[in-house]
Amino acid sequence: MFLTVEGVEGAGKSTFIGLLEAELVKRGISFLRTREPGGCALGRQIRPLLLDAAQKVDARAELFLFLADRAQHVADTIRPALARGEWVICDRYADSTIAYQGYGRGMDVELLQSLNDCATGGLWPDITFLLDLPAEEGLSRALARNGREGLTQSEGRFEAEALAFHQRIREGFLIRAARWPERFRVLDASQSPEDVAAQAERHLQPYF
Ligand code: Z5A
Repeated sequence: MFLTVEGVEGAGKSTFIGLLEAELVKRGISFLRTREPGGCALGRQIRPLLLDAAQKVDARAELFLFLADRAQHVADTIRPALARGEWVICDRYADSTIAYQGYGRGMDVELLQSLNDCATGGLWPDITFLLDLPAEEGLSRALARNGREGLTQSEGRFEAEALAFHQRIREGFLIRAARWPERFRVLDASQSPEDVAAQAERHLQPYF
């Protein structure tokens, strides 16, 4: 079972995955938790290049760094875990490229779909949980968290983008969810963390 978790900045993906992990442990299901960018050794070298606000990265260079991270991640981490029969829970995956580089930066969405197919060898998730939240709410959660953790208010290149950029991303995710309703499960991320996890568990009941 290959699960991905998507959403705007600060939607609560990490918190949600933590609760999902606890549920899988309780049920004795073996799983691998991973993320993009940075879910394999090569990706851990690529991640700082992508997130560092001090880097000036051309939109095409950014795209190919995300795709390189993904290609290696699928080969080194995701496919081997699936072959061992484990569930894989991935924090962001190919839909983020379409939402951020496509709807956010304005690159051609159909081209990105083909490039994702190329990078992943056609591996798409069984289920994608979209944690849907207004962009401004996600950003304010992320900024509050950064403040608590002693980070600067807008720590990364993406956090520093204008609100309109993040609003296009939310819309982009919703467009994708409407296009692939059999894969996407849209969760109301404005609810409490426990309620968001409970929504997901209802969708996962048939697979437990
Ligand atoms: N990116 C891209 O452009 N193209 C791609 O192909 C890929 C990624 C794969 C990775 O950033 C960036 O790369 C990302 C997209 C881009 N940039 N942005 N924006 P990242 O991995 O560093 O960060 P992120 O993925 O955006 O996640 P995040 O900021 O760490 O947020 P989160 O994991 O969704 O949220 P959280 O840390 O669980 O929660 C945020 C705060 O809200 C925290 O204080 C929680 O306690 C609180 N929280 C969580 N849930 C709730 C609920 N339900 N209610 C109230 N408060 C909550």
